[in-house]
Parts: sequence; structure tokens; C-alpha cells
Amino acid sequence: MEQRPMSRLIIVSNRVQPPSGEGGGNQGGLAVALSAALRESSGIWFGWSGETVDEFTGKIDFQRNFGVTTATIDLEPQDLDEYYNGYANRTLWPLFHYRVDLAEFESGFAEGYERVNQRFADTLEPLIETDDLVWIHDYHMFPLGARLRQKGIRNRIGFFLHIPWPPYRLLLSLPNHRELVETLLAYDVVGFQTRDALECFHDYVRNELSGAIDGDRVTVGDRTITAIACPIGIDAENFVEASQSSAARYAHYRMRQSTNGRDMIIGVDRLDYSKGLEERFLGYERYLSSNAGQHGEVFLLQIAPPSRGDVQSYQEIRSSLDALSGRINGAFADVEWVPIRYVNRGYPRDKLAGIYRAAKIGLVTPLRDGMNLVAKEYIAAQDPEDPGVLILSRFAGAAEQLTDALLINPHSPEDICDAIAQALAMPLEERQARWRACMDNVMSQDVVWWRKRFTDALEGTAAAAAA
Ligand code: GDG
Repeated sequence: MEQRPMSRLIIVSNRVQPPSGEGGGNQGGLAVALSAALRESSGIWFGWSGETVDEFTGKIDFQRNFGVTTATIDLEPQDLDEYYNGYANRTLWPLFHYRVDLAEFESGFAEGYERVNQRFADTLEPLIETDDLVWIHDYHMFPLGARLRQKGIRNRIGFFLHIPWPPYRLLLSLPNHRELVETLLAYDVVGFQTRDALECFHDYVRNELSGAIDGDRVTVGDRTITAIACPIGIDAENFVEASQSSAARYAHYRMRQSTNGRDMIIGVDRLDYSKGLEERFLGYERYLSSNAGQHGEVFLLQIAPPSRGDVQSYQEIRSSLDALSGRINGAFADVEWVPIRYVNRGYPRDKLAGIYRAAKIGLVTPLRDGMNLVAKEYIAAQDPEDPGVLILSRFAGAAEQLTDALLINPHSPEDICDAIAQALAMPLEERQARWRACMDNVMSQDVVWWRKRFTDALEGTAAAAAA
């Protein structure tokens, strides 16, 4: 088959994740997959530097690390408050995770969000060359495509949403929801994590924009775009390698020593209210209450590095988890056993892989999650001869693919309790069969599959336009 020359790729996301060159070390799967594509196409990863300056200058800092060019800009402290901590993380994040009760609708946030998106458009525009593919990521940047179009950019531009898309009626609570959604029509391809998210988007388009859906095509007025479900995967092969690295083996060995023959349940999440950590602790508490014979035989290791600490709802979830883990430990602990090891810090990736492998159960209970990569990493890290069991919330995007996990409703402590009991008693053959089915999916729909699916769709739109 004739190889098409690869278009140069420009990736835009709030933060850039330049390759660190550590291979199976600390680099996330997303960075690995996108870096490979950027390297092959001599592309650019554009985003915010994470730094603030008193006055915005628009100066771009170019760097080159391990063959990948990154281009970053500094923002003002007010931008950080209104755009990042404000509209992105206090308005859109809660609303898109179905938490309208936590969403704050400040007009200043919306203005800051618009201003920063305009800043991104103004600084990015001169970097874009004729045949570049532009791929914009996530809820921080919904309007960026439309702002680039206003500046005359005619390139193929795609957008991928990493978080859920809310049901249509819920989205109506966002002031200017229509304006926000209409900015998506500026893209050639819009990608969602799940069919569920895509259907919610379709509902909005039909009901609010009087649009029409025909397969992957979404038409509103005279504008037609492609909208697809394109579930993100992990760098599975690399994660399997990481789980067999010497750091992972050592972590596994140390963990096994420290578990002292007890069964370990593992949870790993950014400390975020969407991850269902309270519900997880309550479900585990139910298990302890109704299985007194298991005290001292099992424990939960919850790794939860704090995130977004400037936002009040994150401070609140942190205090309630401190209180809840303390209460459960106080009620059930013995001099030689603590039921929950609750750790507020992060660990290197290969060490984490070794810890996953030592756990009998991966407990993943988000109330809503775009995908949830931890579920896939837990599967990839297992020993095929003696795999652990994944307990997975049906509200994680990953549940559409990992249908052989034990799927639970995280709102029900009973469900979590029963699934823990079922997993701990599960015969080896059933564990292997469930794991194999999940692993087949994790391996085949990995992060490179995801990237190709999206960029192929984006290149395809151009071919259609030219035909
Ligand atoms: C968003 C969406 C979607 C966590 N603790 C440590 C650590 N992690 C790593 C995990 C995993 C990543 O962070 C978390 O990814 P998730 O997918 O679970 O969740 P979000 O951060 O909310 O990501 C989500 C994702 O975007 C991708 O589209 O799946 O739905 O919300 O890779 O391993 N990594 C290390 N140490 C830690 O302590 N090294």
C-alpha cells in the first residue's frame, strides 16, 4: 500500500509533557504515545509552561527534549485563577462529572477562560504551517479551534475530550452552554472517550441545535463535522515491561514482605471527588463489618497524591477522607493490623507497577470518569499465572471495554462489599479467564491504537474535502 507522507502534528494541551527519556520510568503513556508521533512528524507540543508572569508577553519558550519540540507560554496569575482554577476546574470539571452541586458559575471565570484561549490562539497561529494537523486536547481548550478559525487557520483541526460529556439536560445548567458547544463545530473531528459520551453529545446537538446525526457525521446548519468515540489506552507493552523491571520486582518483593501473607487491595487515584474515594472506603468498611473473620487477613492500600489543592472542593474531599480513613482505622485496627493504609503521595511508575502486581484486587470506583487508566494499568501489571481481580465502577469509561471486570455501582456499599468478597474467593481459573479477556482489550486498544484512530479520522476529513 502506498504510504501517505505524514503531516506535521501540532498537539495542544493545557500542560505539555515532554519526554523524559526514562523509557519505562516515570513517563505517562500519553506522553510516550504523543511524543513518538511528534518525533516522527517533527511536530510541536504547545501549551502553558505552568509558570506565571506579572504581565502576559506572548513569548514562546521552545525546547527540544529527546527529539520532541515543546513550545510553551507563561500566563498571568489572574489567568491561573480564572481560567485554570476557575472555569476549567471549578465550572467545567464538576459539571462534566455530573456534579452540578459543586459547579460554580462566575462570569469572571468564563471571561478568563475566553481570554486565555484567545492568548493560545494568538501565540499558536504563527507556528501553524499549511499542511499541519492540529490536535487540541481537553476541556481547558474547547474554544481554541474556533478562535484559530477566526484568525484564518484552515488546517484540519481535531479535538479530543478526556473527561465525560454530560447528559444534555445537565449541560443546560451552564450559562452560555450553547456558545460553548457551538465552538466544537469549528473542528473537523471531535473525539470522545465512550459511546455514552458521544450519545450525550448527539442528544444535545439534536435537541438544542436542531442538528442531524448520520453515523459519524454531525450536521448543524451548513456545517458537518465528524464525531467519534475513541477510547484512550495505555502504553500496554511498555507497562508490562515496567511491571517486570528490577524496580518493580523490588517493590513487589517489599510489598509482599510488608503484607505478611495478607491479601492487598489497591487503589491509586489523584485525590479528586470524581474518583469515588469516600464511597470506596465506605464499601470497604461494609466489607469489614460483615466479614469479621477477615480482619487481619486483608487490607486496603490507597495511594492518593493530592491535586488542585487551591480549589476548595479539593480541600474538603481531602479532609473528609482524612476523617473517614481515621474513623475506619480507629474502629477496626488491631495492634498488629491496620485496615487502610492511606498514602497522600505519588510513586515512580515502575514501582507502582510492582505494587499493582502484588495486589489481589484493583479497586477502581469513580462516580464518573472519562476513561480511567489505572484500571488498565492494573490489568497490564498482573502475573498471567496468578492474576488479581479488577473491581471497576460501571461509571468509568473503561467499563465499556473491560466488561469482564467485576462491574459495580460505586454508590452502593453493598455492591462494593459483595464484589470484594467475590474477588477474594474467586477460583484461579475464573480469575485467569476474566483477566485474559481484559488484557486482550488493553493490549489491542492501546495508546498507539487510540492515537492512530484519531489522527486517521482527522486526515480522512481532509481527503474527503479534497475529493
Ligand atoms: C484524565 C481523565 C482519563 C496516579 N498516581 C500516581 C500515578 N498516577 C497516574 C496513574 C494514571 C494517571 O496518573 C491517572 O489517570 P486516570 O485516567 O486514572 O485519571 P485522570 O488523571 O483523572 O485523567 C481520565 C485520562 O485523563 C486520560 O484520558 O482516563 O478519565 O479524568 O496513569 O498511573 N503515577 C505515578 N505515581 C503515582 O503515585 N507514577
